[in-house]
Amino acid sequence: MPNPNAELSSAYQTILKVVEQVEPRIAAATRAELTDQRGSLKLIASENYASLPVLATMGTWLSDKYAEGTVGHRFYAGCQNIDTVESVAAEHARELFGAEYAYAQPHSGIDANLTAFWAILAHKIEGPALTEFGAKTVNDLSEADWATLRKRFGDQKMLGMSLDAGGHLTHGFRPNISGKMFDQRSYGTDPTTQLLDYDQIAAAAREFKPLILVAGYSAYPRRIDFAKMKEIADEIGAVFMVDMAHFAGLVAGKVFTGNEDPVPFADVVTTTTHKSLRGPRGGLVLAKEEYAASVDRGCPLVLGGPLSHMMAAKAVALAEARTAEFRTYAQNVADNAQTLAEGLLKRGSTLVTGGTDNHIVLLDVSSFGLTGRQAESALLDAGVVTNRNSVPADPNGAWYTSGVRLGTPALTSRGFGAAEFDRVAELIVEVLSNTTPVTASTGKPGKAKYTLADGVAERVQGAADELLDAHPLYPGLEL
Ligand code: DSN
Repeated sequence: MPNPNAELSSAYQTILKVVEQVEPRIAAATRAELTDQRGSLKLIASENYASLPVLATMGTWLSDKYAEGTVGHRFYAGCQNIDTVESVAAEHARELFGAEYAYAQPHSGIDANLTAFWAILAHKIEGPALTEFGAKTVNDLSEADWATLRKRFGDQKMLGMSLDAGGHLTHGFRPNISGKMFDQRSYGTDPTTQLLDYDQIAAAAREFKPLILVAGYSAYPRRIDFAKMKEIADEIGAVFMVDMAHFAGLVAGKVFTGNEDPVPFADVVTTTTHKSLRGPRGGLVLAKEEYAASVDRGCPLVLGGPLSHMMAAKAVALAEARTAEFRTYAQNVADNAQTLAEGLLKRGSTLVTGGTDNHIVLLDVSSFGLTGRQAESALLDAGVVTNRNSVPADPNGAWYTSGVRLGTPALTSRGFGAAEFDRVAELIVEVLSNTTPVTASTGKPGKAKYTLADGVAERVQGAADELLDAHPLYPGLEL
């Protein structure tokens, strides 16, 4: 069978030549980005490399069609093909995750969470209020009823994982609209083990009595027992919502099963499609049937017109995620994270929670005498792309931080296995143990500046190139 990447080579060459004639800087940046991605060790835990069929699906005239509304119920004429696209994406999502209902329109993770929050508010607050006020729809409410309803929306509470312990901004934190919509509290992790403590979560839930209990994270290197979380939610009558954006690929690939699979337990599950799930950038909402009609109101309630080309690409990626190859990939992502963690530990590093059992390794760089900012920059100088991240109770705050978050989804997509990830651990330690903070003008240790010993960046980039050349990105694709 011909290599599909090679077949797409000439298509991409032609596309870029056409783009070049209109705006050469964009064609150049697109080419340069491929070179950069091919030439660096991408360890950002939330990034991946979508397949060329997924990327190609994004670049079509499906983008040109407005289709506000839902399948079969659009506010524009001529949406028959978009109905097909959205139905296929939702069908794959339902079947892949075993969900009762799926909504493929959210443009991002934030959009998916906003859709979910409003669906829960509509179902739990607006619906009962309509009955109470003797109204059939919101259009029947009087101004006084509206004033009462608005106050009820504004009085709701959310309990989610603290940012400091690895939670996400959209789970009720002030810089995000969720922190302005909800009265929010958070649960953290045990100060000694740095692991979730379900007794502490239950105690916080009993005391605070939130409308929504949220589980999910963007920087916690461990699995969650969703059966226990559901028990806590049920005890206090809360809606249980899970944001699985980070680990959706591990759920899809059946690495997380039983109590570690959120879909059977949660009322509403949200995700992005571009992280471990390896699809296009975008979001999804899965829900129990009870919430379906409310989630369907996402557009135009909080979402602009659906991006039909992106829903098409989600459908292609979800079809890929239903294959045996994807299951192997997902298992490799988790196995490689173990190897990376062990490789760092045996070379004297400190890891938050002492290890990992998902796709994330959170390296505490204070043992190297560095801030996260210094470590992130020094690693980048050597071709290792990571992002700085707070560790629990971080003395350096959310900007400089004391940690670096590492993830295995992207390099696993390139075919890296245990030997390669052990070598990656060695290279990371080589960079960090040769990085020295520069003392600030105040005489205190600086938080941003650093020096990397002579020759280290070149040596590590050379070693990285050997690994990368042996596992090419989009082999056969030549621009
Ligand atoms: N930006 C994503 C991440 O890096 O985890 C979360 O939104």
